[in-house]
Amino acid sequence: MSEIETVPRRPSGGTAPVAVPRIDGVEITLSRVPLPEGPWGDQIHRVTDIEVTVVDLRGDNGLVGTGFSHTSGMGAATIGALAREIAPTVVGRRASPRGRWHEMYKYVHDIGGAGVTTHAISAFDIAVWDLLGKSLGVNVVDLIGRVRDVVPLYGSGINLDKSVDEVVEQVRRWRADGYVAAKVKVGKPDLEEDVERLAKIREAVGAFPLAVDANQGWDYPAAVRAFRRFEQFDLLWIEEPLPADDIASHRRLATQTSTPIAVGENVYTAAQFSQYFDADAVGFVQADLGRVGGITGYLDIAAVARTHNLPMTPHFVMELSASILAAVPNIASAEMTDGGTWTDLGIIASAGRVEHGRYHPPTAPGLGLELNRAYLDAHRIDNPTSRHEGQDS
Ligand code: SMN
Ligand code: MG
Repeated sequence: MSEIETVPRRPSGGTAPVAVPRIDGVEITLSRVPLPEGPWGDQIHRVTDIEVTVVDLRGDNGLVGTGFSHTSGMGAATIGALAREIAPTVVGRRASPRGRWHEMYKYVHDIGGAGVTTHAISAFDIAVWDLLGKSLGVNVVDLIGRVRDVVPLYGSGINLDKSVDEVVEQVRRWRADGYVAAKVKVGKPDLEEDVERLAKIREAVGAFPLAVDANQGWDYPAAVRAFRRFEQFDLLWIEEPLPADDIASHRRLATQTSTPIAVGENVYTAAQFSQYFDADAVGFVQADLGRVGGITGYLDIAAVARTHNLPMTPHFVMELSASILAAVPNIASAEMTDGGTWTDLGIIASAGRVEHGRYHPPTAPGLGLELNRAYLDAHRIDNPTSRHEGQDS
């Protein structure tokens, strides 16, 4: 008799019941949702709509897990097309996030290890986690391993087009509402205008932690100059000073300043973030769950960041990002995009709650998020629906 056969069996005489469902149906829908308060302007974008690629995965237990990716107004059709190619590869497979992630990544890798591919994987991965949590009756934060119940938020304004008085009011309001920090846009054509605006904000809010976002808009000499001129404001971070793929210039910039650099909303993989960390070129890690391969991709990045003692400050989609931070040890805060949370945009109907600048994630099984399906349907950009059904489920 081999050793393994001598191990006592469970009273039931078998192994524990398998509660992890197999995926037997995939539905992919695309919507383009207008920004209710008008276009968002930063140094390089003028965004009028947020596109959402929604993936619904039906388990063979009848439950449905939902995930999504997003873009700032363009690209969803491409992501959706790739999602339609991925869909048949997950049908019949277990709702096991790590396994599905690596299979999907291997499948799409030939057409690019990062970018559109990781956007599409995000929507599937988030849906797999949601389906697994719902199937086990456990919230995803507890499934990963809860670290905290409440997550600090910072107020973030897409406000380069707003007057300085409006921005001052916004930052004052966030401070009064209990947010832990504020972020405002910079990148006026004349740097001295940015300096004047920041001086007024600093004067109005004293030592309140203040970050700025340049959205990759400067070239290297402009960034060096801006960092030098902003040194007086003791900023929490300067975000995306340069195009995100130029790690070497971020490294050179980092050697010339005491202000931390933040990057991540345009960086897509643990391998790319690793290069930033090894170069000592980033202080705050702003990976976006809808772009980096979802929760699984995000947790990998957070783990690598932890080995460099760097805090996670995820980009956008507060309702998902702030929830997942409840399961991440190394965090600073999550982004509350003022007027641009997915609840504000009408994309999410039910999530956790914001109280005194803190996010209280939902505790329901799965992610605990409800999309506003009627609203998304009213803004559909794909027709007809793309459905992929299992053959023998
Ligand atoms: C931003 C960019 C794109 C969508 C939402 C927000 C911005 C930020 O750069 O960091 O908040
Ligand atoms: Mg940004």
